[in-house]
Amino acid sequence: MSKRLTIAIQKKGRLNQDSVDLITKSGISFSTNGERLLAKSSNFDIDILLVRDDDIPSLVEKKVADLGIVGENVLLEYKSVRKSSKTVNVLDLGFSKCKLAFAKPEGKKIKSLNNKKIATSYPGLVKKYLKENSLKADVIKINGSVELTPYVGIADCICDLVSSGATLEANNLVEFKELLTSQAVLIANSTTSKLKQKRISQLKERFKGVINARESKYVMLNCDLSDSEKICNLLPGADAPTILPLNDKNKVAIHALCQEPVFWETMENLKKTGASSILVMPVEKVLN
Ligand code: PRT
Ligand code: ZN
Repeated sequence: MSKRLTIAIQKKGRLNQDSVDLITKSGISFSTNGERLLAKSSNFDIDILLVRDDDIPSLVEKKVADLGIVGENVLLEYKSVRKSSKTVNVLDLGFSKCKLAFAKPEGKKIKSLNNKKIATSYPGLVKKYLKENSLKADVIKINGSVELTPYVGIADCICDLVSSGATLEANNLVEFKELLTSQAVLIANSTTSKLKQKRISQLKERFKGVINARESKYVMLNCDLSDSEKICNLLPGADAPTILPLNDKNKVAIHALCQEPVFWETMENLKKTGASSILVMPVEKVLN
């Protein structure tokens, strides 16, 4: 049995660029020229399969692909109608964050979903929600432009993905209930062979390294020795900052890997507490 892996990613759309970036930043080279379905990596035992996102969970289920990158919403919809599915989320990837939520026309009163017509691209998840909450409603599957359905008499309300909220606002819709939050996830088949699992673990560690680096910043600053403790406490997610002596005996330099975002507010607080020459630098890779 081959230990070469296959990872399915979205060919075009919201997930494509971040998926390609994650793979290439993990040190895997490949090129996706033209309309090709398969790209072979030249420096890691992996092939990249470029497909529609909706096909990814079933490709992993059937072991055509060992791994996939897909929105958790798509994975959960797939699993909502396949109770014995072996396809599982193995790593949250932190991009393409959104939520699946119910929305209704502004001004329309909807006290309960009972007996309502709900348009959605996620009928499995909506039906599961209704069942869990002992509600009975008519779920209408629509593949695109769900936000228009209340205005053409197809539905009373919708259940759709929301990120900025601009689409709801542009269509005079207001959110009234969140069903779930979602982000891109790495999926795998829970019955993968031991041989491949080792390779998958190696890849997962690299992905984690890229994800950690995305959040991390390397911070360097100077301060009075007497302020150093207070300043170290302000550094977000810094385990053990390095404190270095400076020419001036009363002053030190502090260097720290901050594994949480460093916002302008944090920098302003550091300055107020006595820090100067504050440098915040991007981090390329982190291996903890
Ligand atoms: O062609 P293919 O089938 O591969 O792609 P697709 O058209 O089905 O998916 P695509 O590329 O639109 O989205 C892929 C994934 O991105 C989704 O499954 C989600 O996990 C994630 N994602 C994140 C989103 C959004 N944010 C999002 N805002 N997917 C869709 N939307 C749509 C939403 O349906 C609505 O129409 O954007 C609109 C709302 O956006 P806001 O910003 O106006 O709120
Ligand atoms: Zn799709």
